[in-house]
Amino acid sequence: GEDIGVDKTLFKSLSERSKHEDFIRRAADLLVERVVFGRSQRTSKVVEWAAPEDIKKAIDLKPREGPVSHDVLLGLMADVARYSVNTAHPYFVNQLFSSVDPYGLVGQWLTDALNPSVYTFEVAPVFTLMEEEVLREMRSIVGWKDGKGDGIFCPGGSIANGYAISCARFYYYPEIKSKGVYSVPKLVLFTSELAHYSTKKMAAFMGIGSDNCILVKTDSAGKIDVADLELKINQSLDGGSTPFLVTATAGTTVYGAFDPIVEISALCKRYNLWLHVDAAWGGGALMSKKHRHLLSGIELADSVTWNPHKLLAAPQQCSTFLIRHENVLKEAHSSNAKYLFQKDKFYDTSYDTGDKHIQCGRRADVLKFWFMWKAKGTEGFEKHIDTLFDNAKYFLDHIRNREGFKLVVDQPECTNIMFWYVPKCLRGCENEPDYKERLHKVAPKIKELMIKEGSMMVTYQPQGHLVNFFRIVFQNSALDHKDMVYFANEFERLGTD
Ligand code: ABU
Repeated sequence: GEDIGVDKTLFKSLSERSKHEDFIRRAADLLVERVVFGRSQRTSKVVEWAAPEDIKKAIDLKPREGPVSHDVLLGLMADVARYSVNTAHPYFVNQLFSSVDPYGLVGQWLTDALNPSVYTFEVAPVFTLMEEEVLREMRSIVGWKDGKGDGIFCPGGSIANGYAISCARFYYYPEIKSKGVYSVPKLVLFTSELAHYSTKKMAAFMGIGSDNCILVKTDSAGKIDVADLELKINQSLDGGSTPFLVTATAGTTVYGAFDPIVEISALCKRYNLWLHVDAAWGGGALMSKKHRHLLSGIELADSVTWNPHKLLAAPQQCSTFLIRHENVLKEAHSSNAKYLFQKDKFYDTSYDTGDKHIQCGRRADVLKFWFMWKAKGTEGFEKHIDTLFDNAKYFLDHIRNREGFKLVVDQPECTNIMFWYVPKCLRGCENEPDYKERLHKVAPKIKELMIKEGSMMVTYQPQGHLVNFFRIVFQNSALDHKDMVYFANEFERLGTD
């Protein structure tokens, strides 16, 4: 008969489409059933421990010459999930992120399905506007009038802290952009000895030098010692260096301590220094009327790092850098690439916001957070934060009086609680010469047991002269007081001599 070439093509594309559609539907089912909900019950394991050799044997990791079937791909998905840590599990309390927010997850899926790159309005119209709205609201929550200033979503808090160094340096020495480090005096910056390591790392990366990131003493609660900060500023000046930046921390990584921002700001004003607040961890507390006092004075900062993927439990990765000064980000970083940021486009090119970033291609990390915000409202975030602090206090009070637990910081300020678990065999041995050495070995041993059983996941670390202690982190508001008792019971069970 008749030539039905056009129809044949149509049939072919329909059958291709239904093949892919079928695969996507089966994969989505698997994600929902096996990854999201199937593994986040309290009765399931936090982690299916396997040694590297076991994982290599269990999953065919090597890329192959030929394709595999959809069934094999679905099997691979299941294997990847099986051997991955179940960070959505209520007992994953190991890191400063955890849990799965259904709206955040769907926002993340939508982002990936749309696959945008947020540099121009042309290719990311909605995301460009969405970023502006969300960042303005965050600045307003920080306390900057009408949300004025600027900001970006960027890949992680470390990079955000690096942006602070770059913006501060450019603000005082705009010639740095074209002439480089040769054109400026020997610059030094300050942060506390308990601040996140990224400030030192970024000082090295940016040619300032890690030795010129001067670490300031902290008190017993982990807060920066403002007198020592002033002493070190003066020592630097006397030594011929030029201080330009102080990074205060609102929620330190291990202790969760909040530096006294008002006092630090007064010093910054006196010595004409940029004040950056690294609120990557503690920033979420700004959403709570009850707890935002912890960041008192944050509105005095020149810039702020705030990671919604931490206390606010947005999916990884969602980090922001907020700045009070309107044009510094753009002036410090723009390069006006003609192939992307043409000024003669037919629309208002001020919406092509990508040039203020040091990245070019960039994920739309805003969407998942915006979607969560829409789903719960600011009041939902407030409830979430208040629940976290309530759980943390319950856990703290519970272990304070429970035999075998010894607090590292008596009154932690954030939702991370630090403690030693002292097994029965070590109790009463505090004055023996090898006590510290033996206690140091307890946390790694308990950690090994919990991972191998998959019953919970809690991190540990030494700090200064202190031997290994646990840091349990609460940022999953699906947990309740019963879970707090579970954790304590679990330490006791695993720590049986
Ligand atoms: N900024 C990285 C935090 C690492 C942690 O979860 O402890």
